[in-house]
Amino acid sequence: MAEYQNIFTQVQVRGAPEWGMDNAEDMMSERAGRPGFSALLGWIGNAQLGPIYLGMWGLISLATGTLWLNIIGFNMLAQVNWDIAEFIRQLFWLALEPPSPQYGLRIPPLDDGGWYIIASLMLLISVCTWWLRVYQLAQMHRMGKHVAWAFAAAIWLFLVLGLLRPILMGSWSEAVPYGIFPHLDWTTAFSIRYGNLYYNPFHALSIVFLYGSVLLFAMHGATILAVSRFGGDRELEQIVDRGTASERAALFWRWTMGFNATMEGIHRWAWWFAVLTPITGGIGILLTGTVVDNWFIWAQEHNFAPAYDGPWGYEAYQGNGG
Ligand code: 07D
Repeated sequence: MAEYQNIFTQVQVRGAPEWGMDNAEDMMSERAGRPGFSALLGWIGNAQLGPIYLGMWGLISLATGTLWLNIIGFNMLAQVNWDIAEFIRQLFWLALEPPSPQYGLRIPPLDDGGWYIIASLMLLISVCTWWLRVYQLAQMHRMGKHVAWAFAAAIWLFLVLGLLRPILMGSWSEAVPYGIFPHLDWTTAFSIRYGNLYYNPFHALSIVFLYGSVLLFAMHGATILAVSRFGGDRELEQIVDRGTASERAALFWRWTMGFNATMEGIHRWAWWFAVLTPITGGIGILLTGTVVDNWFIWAQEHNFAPAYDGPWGYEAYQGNGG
């Protein structure tokens, strides 16, 4: 008999495949694929795989996403003279770079950023149509649009990095390159160029929400797992009942730190912390190079970075000669 369950002791219950609901307008009839089962998938989620609803937005998103990935892949392959072995060997270092600075916001030649622009357009369409698909599916299920709006927050940061800031700076060369190490190099170079991103308060805020999300998720996940022996994973059914998993979970926190979230409220905490990570981050990036040129000096001016004297210090930047 299954008594105490944790992540290492699992029982997978398997019935007939679930097809999901159908609404009156039969908008879900485009579900495709015959459902199957995978014990491996069951370890990390639901064992049932499919059916899937692709729809028009899903189709456009997959097609343009595939084009984006392939344009990058073939550009990289061309850079290593179409040598598959070299492609694999150098994969982490290869890049599809944005246009050179001299083109500004004009369309550059294909081999100097042109392919980058085309690929980026594909990615833009892909991400936006995937958002539409998320919104539409929520609508079909008569759900709130919380997932779509949270995704929109991530898209905001994505747009700032690849579209809005380059436009404000007047050059596509400001955009982030595609490539594993190259995009990381870009991140470091960006931080150094603008005087250390740690002094950008919005970067700091973004980290607060990022780490905060991690902490909240750990607390919530752990709490629910800890009361799963009382049925705590059926959260909402038992919010108000005495002696239930929910009540124990709430009491645990109230007795531990004097305060507890509610079963509903904890998900609001999680949603806001996650969503505020890219929202604050996007603000920070949009201000960099447009409004603030050096975050370290900015921090000195606002009295939270040390104001060194001498030829390379704050005074020198002020034009006082140190
Ligand atoms: C990136 C945007 C949404 C993405 C979408 C997806 C595809 C397709 C393809 C699967 C995540 C598009 C779809 C691409 C996928 C396939 C095939 C969301 C994104 C819609 N930092 N930093 C942040 C920390 C430093 C720098 C955020 C920590 C240095 C720059 C976050 C540290 C330097 C930028 C964060 C640290 C530096 C950031 C990201 C520690 C140099 C940003 C939040 C401990 C390395 C970004 C304001 C996020 C930002 C950002 C954390 C250090 C540079 C909070 C913990 C000092 C340039 N940093 N960072 O949700 O918003 O990203 O900054 O040192 O642009 Mg930082």
